[in-house]
Amino acid sequence: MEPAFFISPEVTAQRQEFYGRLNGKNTAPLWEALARLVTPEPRPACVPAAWSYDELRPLLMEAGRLITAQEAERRVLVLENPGVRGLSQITQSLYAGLQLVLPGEVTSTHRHMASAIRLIVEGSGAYTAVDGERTTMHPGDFILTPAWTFHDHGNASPDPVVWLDVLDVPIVNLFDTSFAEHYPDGTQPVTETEGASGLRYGNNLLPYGYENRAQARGAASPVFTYPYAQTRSVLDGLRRAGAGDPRHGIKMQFSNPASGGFAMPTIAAFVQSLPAGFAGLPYRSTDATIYCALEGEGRTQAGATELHWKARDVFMLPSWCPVSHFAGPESVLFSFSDRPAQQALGLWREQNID
Ligand code: GTQ
Repeated sequence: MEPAFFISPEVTAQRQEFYGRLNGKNTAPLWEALARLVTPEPRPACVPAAWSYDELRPLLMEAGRLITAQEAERRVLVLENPGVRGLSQITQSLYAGLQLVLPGEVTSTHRHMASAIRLIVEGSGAYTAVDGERTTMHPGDFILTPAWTFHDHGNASPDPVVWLDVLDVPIVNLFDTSFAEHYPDGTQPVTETEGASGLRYGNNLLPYGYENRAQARGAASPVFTYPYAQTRSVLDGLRRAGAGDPRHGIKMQFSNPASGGFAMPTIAAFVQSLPAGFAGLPYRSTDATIYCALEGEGRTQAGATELHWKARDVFMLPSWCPVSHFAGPESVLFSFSDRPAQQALGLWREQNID
């Protein structure tokens, strides 16, 4: 533990008596709280942690037998950081969970102020619908549900479909800005051709005059789905073109093509390819990061903690925790953090440790 930057003064009997009277008036002496409030470095309550898909999948399927998606509203196992159990947080600012939709199920349509991203982990052929457009899910697809958009999910495929949800619920609740409501008539109608948003925004083209419209200034990307087939072919091509970064391998960030910024205003998404035998140099940044392995197997040194992972596992590193990745076979990691929010507020820092 780092020494406190601000030292708490001695508590004499006279001071203690005074603090008691302050307490009675809903006040407190700053000099008793300062060392805890203003730290020389981040002191995350969250700890490095990993969730094994092999361990969670049977529990998720058991949840599938215990409760319907309808009754649950969303059938999700929340991934709770061991350092902050009970708060439904995987990091200080983000919520994550694994959602299951069984064959034949549909969920109700709702919307909320929290923004959501989905990363498909298992199964193909389910859909999510956002503002009247459906997209069919495949493993590795990265799908956006921007704040206050009506959304629902369904699975017409013969197999269970599981995805990782990441929402900015703790940020919305930090500001006390939570609103939520159901779609008035149960399930929203399909009003858009599947693939339309991909055609409009996902191919280095934008609808004529798009930059003049209000949505262009909205922070969420208009791209609905970033299909894994596309992501994977970029990584493959770049892998053939060169070795990548000694810390990050070949690492890309998902962008909003209308702004060049991150895909979501509060949630950054990244994908990185680590070549077989990759031994990454250490790095740290102030954005606590949630990883989901899509392919391969390896381990990540998270400060003093070693996290082992393989395809479909989720793990996380708290703010400012040194991270170095080691891959066995060639591996692909997706990751998510609140970096856009930190950067917008001028808070973000990073450091190459070696
Ligand atoms: O799919 O709408 O994991 O509203 C948590 C809250 C998923 C969703 C979650 C939600 C959803």
